[in-house]
Amino acid sequence: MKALVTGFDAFGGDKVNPSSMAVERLKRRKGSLVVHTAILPTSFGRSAIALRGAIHDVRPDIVLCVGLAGGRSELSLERVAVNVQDARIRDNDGKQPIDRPVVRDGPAAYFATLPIKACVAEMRSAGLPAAVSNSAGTFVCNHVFYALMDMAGRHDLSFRGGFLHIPYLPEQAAQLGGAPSMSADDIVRGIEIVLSVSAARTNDVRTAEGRLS
Ligand code: PCA
Repeated sequence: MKALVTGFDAFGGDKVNPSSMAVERLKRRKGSLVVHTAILPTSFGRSAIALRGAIHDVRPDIVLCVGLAGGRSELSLERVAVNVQDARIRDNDGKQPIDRPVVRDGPAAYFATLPIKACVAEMRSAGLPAAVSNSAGTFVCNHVFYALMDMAGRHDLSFRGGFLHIPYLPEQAAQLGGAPSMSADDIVRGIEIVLSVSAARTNDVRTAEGRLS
């Protein structure tokens, strides 16, 4: 089984993005799961194209996109991607779309297809603050999450997909005063739990389908 995990480059004046740092630290193999990674540009125009290219190269069974949500205190596994671009700041290409759709004539929203509740329960029992989130915002992370689920929903690609928002690193929060943070080790541990729970559930589904056919 193959997983593709993506992070983003730095944006909005930050020097680093903890999502790409964490993704680059992932082990390439976890049991029978082979883990591929890619770093996406924080760009409305280029991120989904880069994601689509990585999905076509890897042909993954599981796709987890990871991005920074500065100010959140928990690992936030997103439930829903909305068909809206409404940017509070400019992206890395200087673009700031307001009230525009991600995909013209696409559905209003898509749900994640990773087992989000089981992943959150497992992260919590491993001692990590984690929660299901009902909004990935309306910036580039939501854009990529929507594009990901649109690829799975409307095109002939069969993978389970989802999005994890992560807090600032402690070294970022130290510059901000009062912002919550999480260590890179804990973020990596959280991502690995999401992958292993998702891989186990995907295997279960396949075994059950195999029995039926
Ligand atoms: N976070 C931004 C985009 C890139 C990232 O890491 C967001 O939440 O939309």
